[in-house]
Amino acid sequence: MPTALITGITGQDGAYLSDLLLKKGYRVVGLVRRTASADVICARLKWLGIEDKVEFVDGNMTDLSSLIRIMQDVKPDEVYNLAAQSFVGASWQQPLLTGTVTGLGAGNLLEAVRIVNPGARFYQASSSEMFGKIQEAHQSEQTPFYPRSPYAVAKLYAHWMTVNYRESFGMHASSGILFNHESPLRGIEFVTRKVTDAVARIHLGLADHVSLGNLEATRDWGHARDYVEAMWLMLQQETPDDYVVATGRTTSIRDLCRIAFSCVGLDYEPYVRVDQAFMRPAEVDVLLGNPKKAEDKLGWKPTTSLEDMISEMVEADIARHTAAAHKLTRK
Ligand code: NDP
Ligand code: GDR
Repeated sequence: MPTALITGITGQDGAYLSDLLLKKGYRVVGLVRRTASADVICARLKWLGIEDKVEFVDGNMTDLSSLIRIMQDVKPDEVYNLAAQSFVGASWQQPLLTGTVTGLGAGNLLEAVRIVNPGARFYQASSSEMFGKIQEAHQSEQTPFYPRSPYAVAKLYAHWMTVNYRESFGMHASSGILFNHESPLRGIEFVTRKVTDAVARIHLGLADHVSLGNLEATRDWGHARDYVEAMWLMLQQETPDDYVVATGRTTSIRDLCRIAFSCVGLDYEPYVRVDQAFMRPAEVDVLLGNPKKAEDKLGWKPTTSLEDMISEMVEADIARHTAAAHKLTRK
């Protein structure tokens, strides 16, 4: 039974990747950082019904000694580095923490692998945010980078460290340049989930509007369940490499709102307000990826349309709010 170590196991992708690897017969070990609310650590894993099937180890991306100890104890065959301060908006409020966790944290993990277990295969969660201001139609592995946020700058450091460790030490280190991917397990601060949650609350009479920032930016949105499959496929290749993972379709935030409100038979316009507080100091206007290399070499393809994914998210948010209301009335 191969062993996979996942950092960021409590996040959206960590949950879906755990589910995938368990189904493939892996022993799955997740790095978790200590928090004061340990009881909510497993919310996403619980949602998928797998919280008792994974093992947890304590550590932190900022603490190299903990990563070395974990590498010695767990002896993973595959290491998936998903941990990050992953919210672009927050990276202007906490730029140095973002650099420390998202950038240097990846460096720490690469060092731990190199020192203890250099034969392990390594996956780095790189991001389309690294393209930033470069607005090539269909951004690919050849597109240059121009990061537009402290988050993207940190991801760029982690990305090049992964490439560098592959070239310097011959490590099997691959980097997935993933475009936005969403699901019912997406954090509530990201725009898709913020909108689907608002649609659910408006539909149930619990809210009367949602405040957003830039409605004209466009994103290439896919489903997290599809994207974790690409991560796994990268580590099954004989040679490590970097791959863009995307759908090849881009949609504005405005059209996302249109699609989400239509799930409950509403027009979005009366319910969506623009609030300057949600505008970013520097915006990434357009993201549109070209997944051809992943399709050709990994045999990967996205399977979920944006409409189906948003509808799944709206339904899940309606179910969550309905269940919470029932719980309150029973008390
Ligand atoms: P989430 O924000 O949902 O999850 C981030 C994870 O990182 C959480 O498990 C969090 O733990 C953990 N973490 C944060 N800080 C630390 C730390 N100091 N030490 C250990 N763990 C830490 O992200 P996603 O699942 O959406 O994304 C996974 C990865 O992929 C991230 O690196 C993200 O930047 C990247 N990415 C995501 C894309 C997307 O569209 N989702 C696209 C491209 C890249 P805790 O629960 O304790 O907060
Ligand atoms: P992003 O995702 O920054 O692309 O990063 P997010 O959903 O936060 O923003 C997408 C776009 O929507 C615009 N927007 C708003 N965004 C938020 N969060 N809240 C709002 O109210 C709002 N109004 C408009 C943003 O300006 C932006 O243009 C995600 C993260 O998962 C990263 O970790 C990952 O690397 C990238 O995707 C690829």
